[in-house]
Amino acid sequence: MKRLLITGAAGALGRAMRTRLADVADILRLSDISNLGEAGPNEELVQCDLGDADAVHKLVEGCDGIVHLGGVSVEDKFSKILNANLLGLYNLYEAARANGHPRILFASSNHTVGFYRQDEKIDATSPTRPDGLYGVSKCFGEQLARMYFEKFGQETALVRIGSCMEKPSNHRMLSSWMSHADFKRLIECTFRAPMLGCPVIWGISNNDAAWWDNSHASYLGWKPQDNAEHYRAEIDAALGKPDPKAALHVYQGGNFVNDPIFKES
Ligand code: NAI
Ligand code: 15L
Repeated sequence: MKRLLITGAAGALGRAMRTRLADVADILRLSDISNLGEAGPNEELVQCDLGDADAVHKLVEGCDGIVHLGGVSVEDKFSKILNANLLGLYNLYEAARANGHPRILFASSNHTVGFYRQDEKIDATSPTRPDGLYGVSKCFGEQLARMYFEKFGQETALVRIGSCMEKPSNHRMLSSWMSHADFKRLIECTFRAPMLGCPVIWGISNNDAAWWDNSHASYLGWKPQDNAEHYRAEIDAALGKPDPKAALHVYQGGNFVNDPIFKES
């Protein structure tokens, strides 16, 4: 691929993917509302607000693929979520429509289904059960992407990321964790697949304790290789036995189910 756009490149996952994805495209165009530091070799840096339609149109020009990580990534005031995750996503899809429909990987979230209990196993056909306004914004994103697919053929991988970080840090993440290496592998498969469509993909490693079934997406050839189980003894030793009544251990979305609706101002 010639030019891959990564939005949210100054964030936690953006920083982790910036170096890992250097070999996936000739040029990485990195964007964020926050400072992106110095451009490395084969990097283009663009600081802009996803809520600014003109800026997003220019951002997408000349890109062959988009990894969309930018936006509000936890529960927050609705006005912030509205700008970054709803308006921002609309701006991105309109920009993609005007620029030849580059394939998109949309960083959706497990908080689209956060109110399922941890003793339930679900798949991509299970109804959404968002656990807050943040989760609702990701449901909006998935539906927006679906509409652009049906109407215009825009392909998107709707990746419901569990917990993508260096290593799992609590018992919930023994189910929800995805390693950075497995995420990189998923990004590669997304852009290499001859046909993508618009599938929901559960963004998790090959965890023994997984709640989510990815068998419908096997055509992508993604084979996650890490397994959170490897960290169970370390987590047991650090945290002791999990409290079976705590939201963190009852709901798939963990503590997000207890977040309030944050007041504006
Ligand atoms: P993060 O909060 O560290 O990074 C998000 C980036 O988006 C930040 O650098 C922020 O400055 C940028 N951003 C926010 N509003 C913006 C706007 N209006 N215009 C332009 N840029 C804006 O989040 P993280 O952990 O890197 O996650 C990346 C994406 O993956 C997010 O969309 C998040 O919802 C999603 N995700 C991440 C998970 C994880 O485990 N890290 C789990 C589930 C979903
Ligand atoms: C998310 O959607 C968040 O962006 C991330 O910060 C984590 O909290 C993750 O979900 C999670 O549920 O562990």
